[in-house]
Amino acid sequence: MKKMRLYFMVSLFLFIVAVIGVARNFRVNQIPNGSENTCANCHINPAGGGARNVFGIEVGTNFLSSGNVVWNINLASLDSDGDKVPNGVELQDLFGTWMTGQPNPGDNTKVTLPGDATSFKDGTVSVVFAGMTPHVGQKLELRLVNQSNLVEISRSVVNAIPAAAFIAVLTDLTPGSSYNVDFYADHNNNGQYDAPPTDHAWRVALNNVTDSTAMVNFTHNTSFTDINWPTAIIANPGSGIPGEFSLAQNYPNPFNPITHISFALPKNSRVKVEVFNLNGQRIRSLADNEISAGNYTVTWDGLDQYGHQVSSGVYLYRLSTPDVIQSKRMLLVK
Ligand SMILES: [Ca+2]
Ligand SMILES: [Ca+2]
Ligand SMILES: [Ca+2]
Repeated sequence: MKKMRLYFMVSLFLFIVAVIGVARNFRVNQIPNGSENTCANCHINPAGGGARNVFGIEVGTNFLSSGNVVWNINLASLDSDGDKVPNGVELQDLFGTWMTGQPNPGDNTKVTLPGDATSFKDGTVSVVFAGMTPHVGQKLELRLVNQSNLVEISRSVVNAIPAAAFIAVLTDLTPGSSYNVDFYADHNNNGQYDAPPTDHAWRVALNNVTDSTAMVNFTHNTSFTDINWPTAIIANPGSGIPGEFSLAQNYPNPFNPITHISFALPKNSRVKVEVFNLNGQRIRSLADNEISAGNYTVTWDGLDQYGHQVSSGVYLYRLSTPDVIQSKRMLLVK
């Protein structure tokens, strides 16, 4: 009887030590930017010690080792609180590589709570990549493009893909539209997009977006899309509504291999931007969309509509709307 009581007491003691040990080690300094929100990352009570929130439960269930938090890309890739923003984006460590004792990663003004579904940054599109081994070390560029008018909303660059699994982020998503998330790995490492199979490009559609955040899980595949990348129309930020239609001189000019063409729309218009040779043959359509009033830029990569490089020489580019037609000359020099 005495023996049993002793056994019970020892067991209870060990249990208490274990619980205190786990709680004590379950520290904010073991997750990136953990100090930004103190224990509110993991506990319902920001002071900690009480019930855990969904992120805290996730960590406690699957990401503890000897009572210490195992912060890695697997935990970073999960969206514990279901707000369509992965933990790694909420805590500003996209690659899940931060380690205890290192300076806090990312932009601490963007840190949100991974255990609170009402805490997130509006407009975030998180792309969680897996299986990207063939592209490790290569540049990855992503663009968020409005499907209805092909206007580019935002872009993001990963200078070197760090590992098979990582996260990239695009911004400025708004509910009520459909978007394409276009991205390519610079497979031949020349700093620009070359149509597949030279570079590898993918498109993921976000149809009828209703939330102010979106999350895309992308596993590497060999389904490449020739997305005519450089011809997306880019809205020039902060330039207001122009007073009249105008078509600017391309820049640079002369050019090789790419040039930019800017135009201004004082009102919502159906817009075509096309490139012709001096025989009047159409070489390439750069835009053919309904676009809202504003200032925009398209880029021509010197390719014809079949993806072939055109020869040196003078080309015409033309802006057409129901109200105006304007054209200018440009010179491609090789
Ligand atoms: Ca989340
Ligand atoms: Ca959150
Ligand atoms: Ca390339």
